[in-house]
Amino acid sequence: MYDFKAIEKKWQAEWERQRLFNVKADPNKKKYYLLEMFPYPSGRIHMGHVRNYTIGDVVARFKMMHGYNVLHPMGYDAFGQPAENAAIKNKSHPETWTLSCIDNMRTQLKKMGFSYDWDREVSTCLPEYYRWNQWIFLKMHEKGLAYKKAAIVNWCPDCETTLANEEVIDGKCWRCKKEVKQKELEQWFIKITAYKERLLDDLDRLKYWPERVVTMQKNWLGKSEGVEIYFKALPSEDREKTTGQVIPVFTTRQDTIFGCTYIVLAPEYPLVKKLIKGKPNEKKILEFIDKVAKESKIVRTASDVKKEGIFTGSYAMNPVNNEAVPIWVADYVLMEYGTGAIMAVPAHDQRDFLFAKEHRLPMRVVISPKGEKLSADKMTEAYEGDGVQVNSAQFDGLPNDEAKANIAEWMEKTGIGKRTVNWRLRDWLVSRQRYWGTPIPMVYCDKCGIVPVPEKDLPVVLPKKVEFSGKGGSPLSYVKDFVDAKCPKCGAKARRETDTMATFIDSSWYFLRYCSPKFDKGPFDKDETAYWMPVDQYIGGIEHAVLHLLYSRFFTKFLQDIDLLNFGEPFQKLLTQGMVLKDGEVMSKSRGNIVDPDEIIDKYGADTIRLFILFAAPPETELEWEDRGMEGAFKFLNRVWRIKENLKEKADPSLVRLMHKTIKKVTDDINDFKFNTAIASLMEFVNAIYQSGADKETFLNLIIMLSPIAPHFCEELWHSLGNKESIVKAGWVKYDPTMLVEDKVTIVVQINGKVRSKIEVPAAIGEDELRKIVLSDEKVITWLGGKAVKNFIIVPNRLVNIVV
Ligand code: ANZ
Ligand code: ZN
Repeated sequence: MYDFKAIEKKWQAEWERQRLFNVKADPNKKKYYLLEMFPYPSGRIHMGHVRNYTIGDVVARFKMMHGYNVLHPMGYDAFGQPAENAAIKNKSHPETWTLSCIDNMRTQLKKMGFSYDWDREVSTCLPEYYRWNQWIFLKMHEKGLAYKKAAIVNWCPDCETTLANEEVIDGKCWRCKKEVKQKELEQWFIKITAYKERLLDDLDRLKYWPERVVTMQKNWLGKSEGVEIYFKALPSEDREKTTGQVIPVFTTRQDTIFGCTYIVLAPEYPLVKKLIKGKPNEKKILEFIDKVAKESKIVRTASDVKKEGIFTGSYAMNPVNNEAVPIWVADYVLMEYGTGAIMAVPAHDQRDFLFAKEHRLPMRVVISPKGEKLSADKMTEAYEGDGVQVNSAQFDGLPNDEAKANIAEWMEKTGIGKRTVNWRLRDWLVSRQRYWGTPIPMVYCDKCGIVPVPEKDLPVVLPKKVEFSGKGGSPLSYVKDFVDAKCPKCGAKARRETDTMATFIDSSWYFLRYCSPKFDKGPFDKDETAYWMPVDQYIGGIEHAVLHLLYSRFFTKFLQDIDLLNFGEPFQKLLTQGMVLKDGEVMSKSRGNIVDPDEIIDKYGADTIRLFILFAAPPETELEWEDRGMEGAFKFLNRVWRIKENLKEKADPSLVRLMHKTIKKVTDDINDFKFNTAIASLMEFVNAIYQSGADKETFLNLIIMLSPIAPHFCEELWHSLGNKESIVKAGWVKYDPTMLVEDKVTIVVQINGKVRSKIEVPAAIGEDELRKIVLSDEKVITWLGGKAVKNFIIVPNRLVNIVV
């Protein structure tokens, strides 16, 4: 057994002493920026981190060995609620808690042997970092992109703070998983919507991003082209007496307009109160509105939840056929999307269908599927597919996609409607009613209003002394010294903003800070980012597909616009690694199935975990943790270790041949992130070495190939065979293409001792493969005549004798 404890410790210290992974920008060298998503400093790294960072480390070392100047940094996403909650619970301070967590995790990461440039470490909770959050915020404010407004916002009652739309996942808080409520508050927003077109268009340039992530961002941006159709409110069912009050509805299916049998307003729609004034069930409707307003949007629009609604007593006129249709109010229509009103087509929209069934509203088929006749009263669900127009006046008989264009055009000509584009994306709510975050650099003055803190006064430092009541509200608002401020404009007594920034702001540009982490004249040094950026390869979890990855793209575009960057997309390639499971389930404290990296390092060493993780599954799929697999990885390393004891003068030609094949395979596979198959070929190669014995050169080549995966182990072997410099500097191994051409041999096939056929096969063929080829040879089949094979004798590379 090799002494992994001593070896790993020794090389970690030696690499640090040599500053092997500390890099400088150098225009004469090709650069490679390898980035992994930085961790939240919870105190301990988990297997998800280990997997993420191991994958990254292999790629970083592989690129170093190809002569790239590799930037491979690490830091901590160090602001956020868990620290604050832990501090409240343990009566400690969030800063104390966070900094000690960081110390812990740094020690753990170092024990894994990752090739980070530790001089570039960044912690977002330090004033030297968050000062630039404030600076960027001020720049955004200057450009009108950061603004304050009263709005109905997402509120997590458990975290006692507001949440951005992106942080509400299936109606629940992304962090604590509690149901999110709605609340009216004055909050800070960032106008990410100003960048929606670019955020969408540039997705096409992200050729090396997983398609899944691109699709998720597309859906989140939600560009939707349709028509706004103008209905008119009627005081009664009598269509002669229109009030002139226009109700525009947004639809993407103008081809179904003749099938509209009612319209629906969002409960918050301002006209509703007017429409119901004095009507017999005014009170009931108002109660309904109040109830719905408190519900979460996700529940309201979910297709599997019963839709509730109520008739207003009023009607509207459908402008295409002057029909009076009832106006309803229902929970499934949202105020903030489209116009807040819809035309309902129950025959062709499933939500309308369910609602119409529930409330016995009429239904009319206007799209007829090919070769089938739909009848409204026999339908069990809406028909949402394509077909031919029916019951649609002059458009009857047209395929509906054609009718869509014609109807839109006709509506614009006649003034019935207008083509419009709607987006799902909303402005980004960034203020949080928590302590442990970046103070928003704004001051409120009675005379001057909202006044930004001047750049020269940054950072607005988070005060140390603060009390956590646990009762909600911004803790900073109770810190008198902090709140009391002078108006930067008029000098009068003023009040400082006490909300802090969403931590997703911190992570939206940290990859730029790594390029010049100590720069103090701006968020980053333009020359440094010009050299290092964009990130060549980013690796992290799929859970950030929309949140962090969308915000970072937005920040990059903004920084490009203010001339700090000369590109608009931060991450060239993206890899989203799969989860680490135990017994088929995600590892978690509550399930009690956590495997602690520290324990495993102690038992087997970092190299073994790295090898196991890379071998057990391709990076993008889930990985099932298996103690047996760990054992296997450990055995393999020991097997490689022992080769050294039996080196011979000269390797067999067939082994040399296999070596060249292996070099090609491993190189190609690592390039494609197929670490598991790369390792499988290395294992085969080791098996072959065990059969025929290796010489020193062949063995060194094996070690070079294995070194990005098991770096300490290989460094030790490398040096023990007389090398003086780190294996990282050895350069990657090359193969000789002429060695990849397979040798062929001719095999004579006898049946019962008589020559019956001659077959050409590769020289290195295995017995099973040879048997298959021989038995499927036409001549052999004919001579065998279906008789059972009793014996199959092989004389390697020469002869086969079949006995029947
Ligand atoms: C009539 C219709 C008929 C519709 C049909 C669909 C199918 P996307 O693609 O997401 O933009 N809609 C519009 N505004 C809404 C709101 N504020 N709340 C809830 N639903 C709303 O979806 C556009 C469709 O969503 C619109 O097209 C509208 O329903 C609905 F056979 O209009 B449709
Ligand atoms: Zn003032």
